[in-house]
Amino acid sequence: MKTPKIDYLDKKIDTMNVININTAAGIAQDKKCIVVTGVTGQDGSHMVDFLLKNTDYVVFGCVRRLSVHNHINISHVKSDRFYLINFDLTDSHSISRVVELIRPYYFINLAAQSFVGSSWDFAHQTWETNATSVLHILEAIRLYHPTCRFYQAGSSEEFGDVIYSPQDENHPLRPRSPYGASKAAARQLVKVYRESYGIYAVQGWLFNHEGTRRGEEFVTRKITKNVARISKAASKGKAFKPIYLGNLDATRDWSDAEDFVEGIWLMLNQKETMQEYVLSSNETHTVREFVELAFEAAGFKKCKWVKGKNPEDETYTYKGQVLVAINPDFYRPAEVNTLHGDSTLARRELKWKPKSSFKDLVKKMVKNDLQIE
Ligand code: NDP
Ligand code: GDR
Repeated sequence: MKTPKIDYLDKKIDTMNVININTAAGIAQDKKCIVVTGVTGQDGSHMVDFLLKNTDYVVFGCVRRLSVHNHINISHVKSDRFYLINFDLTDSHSISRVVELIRPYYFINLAAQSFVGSSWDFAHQTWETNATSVLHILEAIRLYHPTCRFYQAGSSEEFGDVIYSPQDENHPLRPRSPYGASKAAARQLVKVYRESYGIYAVQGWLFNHEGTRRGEEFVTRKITKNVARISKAASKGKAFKPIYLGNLDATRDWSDAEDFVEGIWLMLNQKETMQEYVLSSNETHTVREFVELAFEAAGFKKCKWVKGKNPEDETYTYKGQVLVAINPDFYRPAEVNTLHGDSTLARRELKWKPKSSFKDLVKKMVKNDLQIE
């Protein structure tokens, strides 16, 4: 399709408003561009910050239409190299038009139905959003712009029911949730398109990464938001409700999301290979440990775990008050009990490593939520 001629330079564009794809095509005509999906989310918003700071590309951030704007994670961005465009992973036409009309140097796909817990409730939608859409993106790249470099957000959830620890790039894919299965399928598609057509397409196996822009239903942010709520109530001598959690003994390899976007960029810019890498902290901690550190960071001393008659009666208490209790509704139909990454390869070949420690991460998130509360 011929790119429509639009005198975009005469228009003043508010970059926080979504622009029409034809206007975007006009802007992209004589510029080096990158498309990033999922920019309203955690990783996408950090990726936008990273690209605007470290490259001179024009960045098109993809957002889906919602009745109420959810642009908080990108509301700080002030740049004439950043534009928002309409895009939906479940609409193959919107995917094709973005690739065909913008012809980006890089297509960084960070959008997804990213919550494992909901993937049992919305298994079909999870599959469409996380797997089928990747096929559409790869096809669009193959047909319209085969030199575009593609990154797919893979996950440690693909390893699932792990058979050895720590998990590296050779660990088999053994997903335990519709989410994990969708990401494993996407990974296979990326591999097939790379090997069949020579497209520069890679996925990273990213272990959990968190931060102040993390969605509030993920366990880390749920804990730090609620620690802030309880801290505020306790400081005024008011009563408070506990935090209700599920499996406290699951272990995760948690890092700071800000450290991971650089790793993704390095994966996209390999000189000779198209290697796929694990990114991880190489440490693993229980949900329980996260709870303890988060309350400690808010100044709660000498808290105790108190066992009950049944495992779900266990509580975490402070001066006799219950801070944390179990709600079995948060148990998953099938749990990934342990995740522990081994990112030796990325550290050696990409010269990447996370800067923040687990303790720094918990403190940063609690501090941020105490300020917001
Ligand atoms: P978030 O949940 O914070 O962000 C997901 C983004 O995807 C949001 O911007 C969301 O938009 C967008 N999105 C969802 N559905 C659609 C759709 N149909 N069309 C267009 N956009 C859509 O996730 P993260 O930033 O944490 O994760 C980024 C990626 O990395 C995801 O693919 C996730 O699965 C993967 N990943 C994340 C890890 C982590 O620990 N954070 C670890 C491993 C992999 P909206 O705001 O409108 O909902
Ligand atoms: P995860 O993250 O499933 O690892 O997926 P989440 O924070 O949801 O769960 C981590 C672990 O905590 C346990 N847990 C609870 N989880 C939630 N959400 N709420 C609770 O109340 C609760 N109590 C205990 C869970 O059972 C689980 O074991 C994240 C997402 O970012 C994915 O997109 C990404 O692919 C993976 O990390 C790697």
